[in-house]
Formats: sequence, structure tokens, C-alpha cells
Amino acid sequence: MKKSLRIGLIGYGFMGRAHSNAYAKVNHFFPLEHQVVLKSVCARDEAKVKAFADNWGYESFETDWRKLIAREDIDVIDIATPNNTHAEMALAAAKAGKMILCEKPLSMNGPEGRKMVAAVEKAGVANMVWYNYRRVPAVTLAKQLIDEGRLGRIFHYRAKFLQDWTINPELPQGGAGLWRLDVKAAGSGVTGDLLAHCIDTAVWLNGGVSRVSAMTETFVKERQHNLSGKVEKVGIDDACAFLARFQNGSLATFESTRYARGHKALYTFEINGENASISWDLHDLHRLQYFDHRDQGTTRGWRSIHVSDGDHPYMKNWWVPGLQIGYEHSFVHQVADFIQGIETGKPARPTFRDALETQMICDAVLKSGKTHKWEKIGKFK
Ligand code: SOE
Repeated sequence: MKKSLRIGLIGYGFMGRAHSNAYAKVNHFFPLEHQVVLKSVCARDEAKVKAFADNWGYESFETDWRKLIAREDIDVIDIATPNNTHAEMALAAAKAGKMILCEKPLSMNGPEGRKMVAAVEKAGVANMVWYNYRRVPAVTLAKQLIDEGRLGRIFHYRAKFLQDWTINPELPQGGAGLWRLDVKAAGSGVTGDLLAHCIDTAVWLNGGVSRVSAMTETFVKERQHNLSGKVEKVGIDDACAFLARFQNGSLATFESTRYARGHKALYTFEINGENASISWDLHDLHRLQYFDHRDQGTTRGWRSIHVSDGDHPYMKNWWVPGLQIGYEHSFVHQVADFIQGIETGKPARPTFRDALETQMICDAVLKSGKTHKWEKIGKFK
């Protein structure tokens, strides 16, 4: 008989769906000692949350997140709400002794994130942040190749996350779906929303960042606000590019924008080492490009590895070799790893503390965008 892991999800937007799908699938594909139970989902709109609960198979729903956290039949609180609500919910959930899964970015800023880390560590509750791209099998394979030392000394890290969905100046800010444009709800623009993903992957693959130099821009300065009904100043960064020095001596460039016409979610990274290079592209997510200078000269070249074989990360749990998986599976892998972390006592990452490092780098990037100076990364340990 499996132990139950009873989920209480807060939020039913894009991420609420991605997480619910992961909970629904994980036990079918991963051998775990725990059975995930979709116990309850919470959101303010009763009719909508009820429909969501019915659609995804949640046993119940709540309209007040404090009631959800107080329920004794919930083990895990999953925070899938806008960024400005993460801290308050996480602090309450930690106090109630719940395990916590929190959407990225961890918090609105570093100081808020620090309080969240202190709360989960004091309560001793399992915690993790949904930086899902680490668990795309090709990205996990990149981590394995780096850890095996195949690249040798790393010289360069280059990451981009390009979108084009906010170019229209008539697009309002605030409220459902568009809270990402409202600085009061999001904390920042592309830095916290998109570069945070790039930074999480980069720190995981290439180690800590020591300093950054950034430029940020807000191309559309005012937008109608959906909640106030007034035209309000836009406080988020629409685009951000920064240089970084890693602690291992490598040089990096990061770029993100929501103004790259033609790109919907183009997350790419390339790493150049002394022996080999790696590159990855979210639009072709099951492939890892690999170049090894030690290959025999006449046939040396970039290999396009189709990461779909049984010995590739996570793939033996899915179909037969050669059949690929997609974006949503990265969330399934994250739940599987979180549960395995509980079962083995070796916590899955990124924990809140790992995500605080990303938050501190985002803070330094945003600060540098204002000071026009190189900024060091604040304390996160
Ligand atoms: C924004 O458009 C967004 O949905 C981010 O919020 C996600 O984190 C990213 O994975 C895709 O783009």
C-alpha cells in the first residue's frame, strides 16, 4: 500500500494546469512509494475553481488559501499564483508544517526570498521551486556531460530567452494572464520571468556568478491597467541583456526580451569548453548539440544527439527508444524527483535556498540596469 501525498494547489492558470498534469501522470510513469492525491485546489472565483477541480479530478476546492493551508488533509502546498503572493503563502504554509512547491521566481526580490528560505528551513519542511527546464532530458544530459568533465575548462556561457507577445502598446497590464506586465504583481519583467530560468540553468551547469553588468529597457512606458482602469506607468523591464563573470572564470552573456518579433519562447544556451561545446534550443528540446574536439579529425563535427534513448535521463520511464517527449514532461520529472527526495532524504533541487541564489543574481542585474555599473551578487548562504 502506497503512502499518500495529498496536494493542495493554489492558482489555476497556465502553471496550475502544468502542475496538475504532472501530478496526474507521475505515478503512472515513475515507481514511487507515494501516491499523489489531488486533494484540493484553491482560487478566488468559485465557479471557475469548481470547474477546474472537476476537469483535473481534484477532490475538493477552496476559495480562501488560508483555509487550504489550515486543512489537515493536505501534505503539500503548491503555490502557482502571481509572484507578489508567493512569500505570504509560503510563510503561512511553512508555519503550518506543509511541504511547499513554489512557482518561479521564488519571490519579488532577494530580501523577501531570504525570509522564505528562513521559514522553510526553520520549519524543516521539504521545499522546491519549479525551475522546470533543468529536467528537460537534453538539459539534464548537458549537466551529466559537464559533470563528467567532457567540456574541460569552461570559457563561455551564452543564454537567450526571446519572446514577442507584448509588442502591441494597446495590450493592457494587470489582472489574469497580464499580471506579468504589472510590476506590483511580478516584481520585474523579463529578468524575473525569463532570465531567472536562464540563470537557474546556468548556475546549475556552470556554478556561481560573481558579478554582472546589465542594460534594461521598457519600450512601452504606459499601459492601461486592467484593475484600476487607468493608464499607468509600466514598471517592468521589457528587455534585459547582461554580461556576467562566473566564479570559475568563464565569461557569459544573457539576453531576454518580449520584443523579438517572430520568437515565442526561444530559450537557447551554448557552452564552450576547452575540449567540447554544448548547445540547446527549447524549440528543438529533445536534441542536444555536442561538439568534441577530441574526435578523429576528418569526421569531427557537431553531433545532434536525439535524447530519447533508454540510457538518456528520464527516458526509460517513457516510451520506446526514439520516441520523444515534450515540455509538460519536465514538470512530471520535477514532481518525480521531489517525491524521490522525500523518500531518500536527499532533497530534490532547486530548493528555496538554491532559488534565492537566482533571485540575488536577478536583483544584481536589475540594480546594474539602473546604476550602469558592475554589481556583485548579494549573500544567499
Ligand atoms: C512567460 O510568457 C512564460 O510563460 C514564463 O512565465 C514561463 O516561466 C516560461 O517558461 C515561458 O514563458
